[in-house]
Amino acid sequence: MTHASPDTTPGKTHSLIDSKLAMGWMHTARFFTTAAQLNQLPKVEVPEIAFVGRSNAGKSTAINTLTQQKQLAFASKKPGRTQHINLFSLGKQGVTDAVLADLPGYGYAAVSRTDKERWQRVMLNYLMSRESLSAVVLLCDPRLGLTELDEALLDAIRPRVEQGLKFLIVLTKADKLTRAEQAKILSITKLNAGGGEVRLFSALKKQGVDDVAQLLWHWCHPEGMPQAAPVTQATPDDGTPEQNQP
Ligand SMILES: Nc1nc2c(ncn2[C@@H]2O[C@H](COP(=O)(O)OP(=O)(O)OP(=O)(O)O)[C@@H](O)[C@H]2O)c(=O)[nH]1
Ligand SMILES: [Mg+2]
Repeated sequence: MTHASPDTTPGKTHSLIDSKLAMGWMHTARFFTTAAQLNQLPKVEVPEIAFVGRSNAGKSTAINTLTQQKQLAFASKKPGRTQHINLFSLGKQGVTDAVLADLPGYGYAAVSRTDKERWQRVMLNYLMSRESLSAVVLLCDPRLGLTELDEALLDAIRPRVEQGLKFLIVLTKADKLTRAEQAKILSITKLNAGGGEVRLFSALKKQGVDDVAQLLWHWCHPEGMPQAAPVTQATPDDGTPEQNQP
């Protein structure tokens, strides 16, 4: 063999088509609604993916990078910027087939204790009771690793993970680490991820963007998109109602 063999890491999808499809889908993100409390959130009938993590971990920036939009989610140098649950709709031709939720971060020292506790309660409630929640993306600054609050969150969602809730730990700001440090924190986090996925990510260097987008796309389209499937033969008429094909 003279040419480099493709990366066949299990769980990774490396097709160019998949990447274009996933990135195009992410780019359709548009603002849906914002809510200060759980009971103000509208009911959603499509898979909802929540971005959670410590304040300043890079949640809003990751949403902007994944959706290839500069200011969809409000990112800031000042921690504690996101104070509401912000929902964004995804889907081609204006048809929503998934929702992203940008949640306020936790662990921000300057917030009063009552506010911290209130928010932790709201978030745990959201994670445990939101019916449409189908995946959790936990953003983590690899220089800090999984903190006590991250671990508490993982514990809280464990029963739902056992029932099929998908979960991904995104190690943000990978550009701040050397390659060797990245490899080390990746394997340590995988050991602690309890069956969840783990990816390195840098908004600055656009590292891991494709990979995360593809994972989210596949999670929301487990059977693939009708237009993405190669048409090899006519589908037998089995009486199944037509899917909403474009
Ligand atoms: N170097 C580097 N900086 C990043 C990256 N992602 C985010 N940041 C920076 O980290 C800071 C916080 O980013 P946000 O996206 O606002 O963080 P957040 O998790 O949404 O914060 P809260 O809304 O407070 O919970 C900003 O200054 C970003 O520019 C990255 O991949 N690399
Ligand atoms: Mg934010």
